[in-house]
Amino acid sequence: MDTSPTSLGGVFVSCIMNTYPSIELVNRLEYDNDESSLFTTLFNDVAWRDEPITMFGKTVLQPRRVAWYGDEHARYTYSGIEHRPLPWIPILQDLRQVVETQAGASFNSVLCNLYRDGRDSMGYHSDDEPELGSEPVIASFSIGAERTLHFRSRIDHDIPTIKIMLPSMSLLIMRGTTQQLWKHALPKTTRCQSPRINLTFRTVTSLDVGLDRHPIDSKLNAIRKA
Ligand SMILES: O=C(O)CCC(=O)C(=O)O
Repeated sequence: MDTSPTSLGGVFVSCIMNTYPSIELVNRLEYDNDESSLFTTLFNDVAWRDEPITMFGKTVLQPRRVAWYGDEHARYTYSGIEHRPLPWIPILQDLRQVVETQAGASFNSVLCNLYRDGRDSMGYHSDDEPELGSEPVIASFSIGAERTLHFRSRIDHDIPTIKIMLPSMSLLIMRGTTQQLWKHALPKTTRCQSPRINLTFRTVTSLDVGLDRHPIDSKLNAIRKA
């Protein structure tokens, strides 16, 4: 049975016997720019693109728009293709600094997701690509429509789904074994008719990823399920 939506505002939820993921929700990130101009700048300045995915021999578009920015060396490889990040733009650089201060960690890349409305989504996955390291710190900034992120245990399927509402300007920080022990998803919803932008700041730590191993396997699976 699922729990009802929970807000963890400002509370650190530690990983107690794997019953909770190691996550922290900062309800409102301190940022100089006002919220609506920040949203407009991200909406207009990020090079959003529709990314296709082939499933069962059929090519469809992912149910959201995406962009990948980062330091020149923050590359990842899948399906034998090396993906290079776009160079940082000023607004993402600014946000990176604020997010790094809040998270107490440094990041060399950011995956940007634009959910146009409640029909856009992300299926269950873990951010467990090898180049992120075994216990990555991932800081996920949300602006725009409020959506609910679901966490499901990868180990104990009797643990109820944890649902966390992500308000505009919130920062969710995932640490420790969260990616090893939990999957997360942003389900579709009929209740949301406006856009939301999500930026997940990450650090790519290892570049020698084998071509036969898909480092974004879990994300592709998520896309397939979305
Ligand atoms: O949009 C969100 O809050 C989730 C994004 C996410 O799970 C990801 O980029 O891996």
